[in-house]
Amino acid sequence: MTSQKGCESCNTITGESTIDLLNQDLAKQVRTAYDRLEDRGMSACLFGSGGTCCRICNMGPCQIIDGVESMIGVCGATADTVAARNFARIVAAGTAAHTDHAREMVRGFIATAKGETPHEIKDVDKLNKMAELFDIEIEGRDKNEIALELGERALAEFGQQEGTLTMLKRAPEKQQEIWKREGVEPRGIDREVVETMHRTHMGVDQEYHNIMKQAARCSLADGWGASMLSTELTDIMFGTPVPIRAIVDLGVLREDMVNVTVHGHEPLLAESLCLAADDEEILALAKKVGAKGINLAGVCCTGNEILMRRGIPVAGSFIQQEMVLATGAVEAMVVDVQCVMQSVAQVVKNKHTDIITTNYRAKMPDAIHIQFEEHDAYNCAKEILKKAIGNFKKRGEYYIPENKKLDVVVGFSHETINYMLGGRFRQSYRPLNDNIINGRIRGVGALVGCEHYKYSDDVHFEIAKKLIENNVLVLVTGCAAQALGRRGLLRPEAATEYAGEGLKSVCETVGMPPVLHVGSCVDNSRLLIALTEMVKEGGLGDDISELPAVGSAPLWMSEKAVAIGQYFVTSGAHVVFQNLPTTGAKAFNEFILKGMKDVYGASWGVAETAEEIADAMIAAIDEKRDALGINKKQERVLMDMQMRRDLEAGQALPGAGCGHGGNQ
Ligand code: NFS
Repeated sequence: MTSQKGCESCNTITGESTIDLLNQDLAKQVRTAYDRLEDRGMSACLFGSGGTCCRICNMGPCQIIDGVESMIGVCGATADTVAARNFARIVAAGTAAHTDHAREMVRGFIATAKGETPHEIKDVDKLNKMAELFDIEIEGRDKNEIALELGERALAEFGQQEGTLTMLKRAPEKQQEIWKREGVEPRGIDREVVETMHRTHMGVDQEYHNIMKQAARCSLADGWGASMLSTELTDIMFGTPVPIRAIVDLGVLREDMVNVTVHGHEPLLAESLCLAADDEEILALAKKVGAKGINLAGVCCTGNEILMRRGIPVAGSFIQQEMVLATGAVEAMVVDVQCVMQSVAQVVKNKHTDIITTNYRAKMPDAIHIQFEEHDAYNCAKEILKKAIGNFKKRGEYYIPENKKLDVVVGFSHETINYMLGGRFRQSYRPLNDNIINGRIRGVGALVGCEHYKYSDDVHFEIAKKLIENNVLVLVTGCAAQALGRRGLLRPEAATEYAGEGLKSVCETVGMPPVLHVGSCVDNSRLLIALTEMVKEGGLGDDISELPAVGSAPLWMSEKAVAIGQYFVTSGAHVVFQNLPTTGAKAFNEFILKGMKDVYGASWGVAETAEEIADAMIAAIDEKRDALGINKKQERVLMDMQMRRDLEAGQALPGAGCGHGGNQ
């Protein structure tokens, strides 16, 4: 069992701000996921947990026991077939979520290029690089013209039926060869999701290796297709993140302002709200009701998007979404898609807060709906804010854990890592590779994904702490990033406080935290590019599977996390989860945990406690170091002059000292 702190009502409630809030009388009437988890009082179904509950046709549901002849499916499906089908369907669902998000971003990008939104093409350098990748002429053309062509080409990749996705060309050559050899290059983004659903329908693909081949292809359509397109086009439109200071946790809510929290995933809406929050009419209306202005704060991955690009504070991560509302201090929670719990509308039932759904795909009982139209984004955003302002005077009893907010430095896109370590004039991953080769940095560990009510908030912290103590540079995304922000690991000072000598010396020279916030979950595609850059820089092998790099989504909750894990494994990066729904099928489970390595050079791993997960990650890094012949015991190396020059060329974090606190 994972390390847990005791608590009266539920032994996994952790996080100082949450405990502080739940101890207040006003929060005691609120029922949360912790209560529901306890009320359910039963342990998870073994068949479901092990992946062997089949409900894809109406002859069942069939609960399969591996190796027991009388317990195979009515159709004859074995445990391996059923578990592989279920697993592939999880990958397809996760990919679909990223795909629909990405499609909306591309549509918004096209509308922006046509001048139909309040946004503009901000990162022309990235626009040109992407245009080059797509063989789009840039000479003598206006940025909006290039963007329009790029947007249309990107949109076509969703419905493409033949050929391969353009972004695959960015991967290391050897990765591309493996995908070609295995026949898993995605042909079109939507096609791979549809084909996965078809092949896992009753009576189609009955062989787990073959099913997993399609799961691999589908996941690549996510990582190197949908997610990567979304990240890059969003960057071009809203700016590529650079390091910026901000604050996180429940204490970012303001007593004297209209608090509007933005929860969900697609930043088109959130960016429009950011613009509208500074609108004179809106500010005047806010003043009229006695508020100093609009305090926008993020929740979940929308939070990460505006945190990274604008330094807008994050009020809470997935696990805190009900807490944010339980404060009674939020005038409106604006939601779009994904990771929004249906309970949020119940939490605010006796409060002044409005839950405002904004996407026709995602409505909710007891919420109000204001449809967000990208072509009328600014006015939609203003309408939402006016609704929130109208609630300010109705605010009743509330409690903001004011001293619960932590400083963070965020915004480490792969371009920033390049710039930061390589310097303004010599942008390169060379210093990172050199530091890995000389042992100051043992390797790279990515902590991504969700949080989980069954497990303590300490898990991410304990894993990250152990990794950085052992000189592993940690890259984080999603709600894991926010969890570590709340625990103080996203500050440069954390290097001095927690990191091992080698990592500390590098972080202190550059002025960076030992845990780098790389973005939202869609931005895990940035990690693929960072890994690719490390391969291309040389000295650490020919493909991603040779790098001393490993990932984990220890507290995965959503299907998206499994899609992400699958695209990392298929791209050659070893991934450790706390559990997988594969244990009920022996041969399939073995294939996931070992067999995939023979195919892609990497596999899934499972470890239970924080300590075991960290150990498994370090072991995976050391295995790669051994294979590369760079794992000789390093005495504590003092920096040589060349090293210092290399690092100092990068100077401290660009922008890190600017103290931008968003609209705080
Ligand atoms: Ni990722 Fe974002 Fe959080 Fe998990 Fe949900 S918000 S996209 S899925 S819970 S990290």
